[in-house]
Amino acid sequence: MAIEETLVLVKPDGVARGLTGAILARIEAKGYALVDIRLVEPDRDLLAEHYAEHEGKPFYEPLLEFMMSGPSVAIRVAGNRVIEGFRSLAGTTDPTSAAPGTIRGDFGRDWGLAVQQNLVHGSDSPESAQRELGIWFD
Ligand code: DAT
Ligand code: MG
Repeated sequence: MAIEETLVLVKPDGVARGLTGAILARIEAKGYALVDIRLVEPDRDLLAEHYAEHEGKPFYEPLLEFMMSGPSVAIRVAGNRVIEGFRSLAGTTDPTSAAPGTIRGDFGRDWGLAVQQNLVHGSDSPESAQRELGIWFD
């Protein structure tokens, strides 16, 4: 067993579309535990820290603008290999090609055109998880 914690975000599109409950249900149905949860309206500084690895990329500014367009739900999730497991539940980055059965594949985008409107974030490594949980919860 490798019990881990990860940061999950229901991004502004997911919150605005009323999908928070459906996404939480999938996390719980998989057997993961909700350890902490909060609604956050992140400012630019918080997002710059969270997305530091993407600074300078063409999608960086639109990504930050999108993430400031409304509240996100930040969730501290625990479980066996949950970092990899939630990434698998979420599906690949682009909702158009994300597999059916995944959050991004099933809920996709019914009104957005941009890849950043992909409903959820999940930490991609133990180091990222520790760093990101510190940003959104401390
Ligand atoms: P992920 O969220 O799957 O970990 P990522 O870390 O590579 O993806 O990128 C962070 C977010 O940035 C992603 O959820 C959506 C946005 N993004 C990534 N690549 C993009 C692209 N080519 N065009 C527009 N937005 C992009
Ligand atoms: Mg990422």
